[in-house]
Amino acid sequence: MLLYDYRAAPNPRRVRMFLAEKGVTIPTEQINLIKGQHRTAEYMARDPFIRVPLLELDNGEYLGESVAICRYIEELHPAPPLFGRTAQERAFVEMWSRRAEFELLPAVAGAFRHGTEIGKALEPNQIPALAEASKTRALQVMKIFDAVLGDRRFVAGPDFSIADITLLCSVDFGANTGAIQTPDDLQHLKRWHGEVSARPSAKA
Ligand SMILES: N[C@@H](CCC(=O)N[C@@H](CS)C(=O)NCC(=O)O)C(=O)O
Repeated sequence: MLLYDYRAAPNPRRVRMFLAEKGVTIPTEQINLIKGQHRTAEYMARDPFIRVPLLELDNGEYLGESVAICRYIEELHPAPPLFGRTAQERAFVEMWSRRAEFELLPAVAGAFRHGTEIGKALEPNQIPALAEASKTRALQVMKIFDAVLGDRRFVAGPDFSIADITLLCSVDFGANTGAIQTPDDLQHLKRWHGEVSARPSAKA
């Protein structure tokens, strides 16, 4: 297998972190999005959506979408379980994972793409009002996660899961690109961030 990756982007990091939690190593090829290395006929033939991460399977097929890739890895390497164990755990992991992926990550990405200098490489026609609206939404969602993390150790409950990976990659992407910082008063989110950032997989 081969993972098409870009170290500076949040979605490929989700997959790298997931692999690290599983103790699985897959060779990677870097696709520099800022330099437009994904916008080639060769890459488009692999993935018409021209996104990373993208997993090339041993039979020559291409699997896109971070969660699809992680689910495939989970099937191949069930331990430790990162999508939950019981029906209820799996449902709650799914719920929180989707909320991180669809409520926070797009808001952070919008603040980055429309509100930072480097974001221009991906969004040549930046809309400043969209950057502001995205930032406002990201802060609202961070506040919700802060409240949730006030009464549990990890996002979906007592166990670390893919929901934590997606939340961490979203929060860090905002901070690392200067698009959005976690406000100091979100103490529970900060406590959780310190804990998950200390996991060896966070370096992936
Ligand atoms: N839903 C996809 C999103 C993938 C995605 O948006 N990847 C970004 C990098 S984080 C990308 O490839 N962007 C290229 C572009 O916007 O041109 C997933 O979960 O993998």
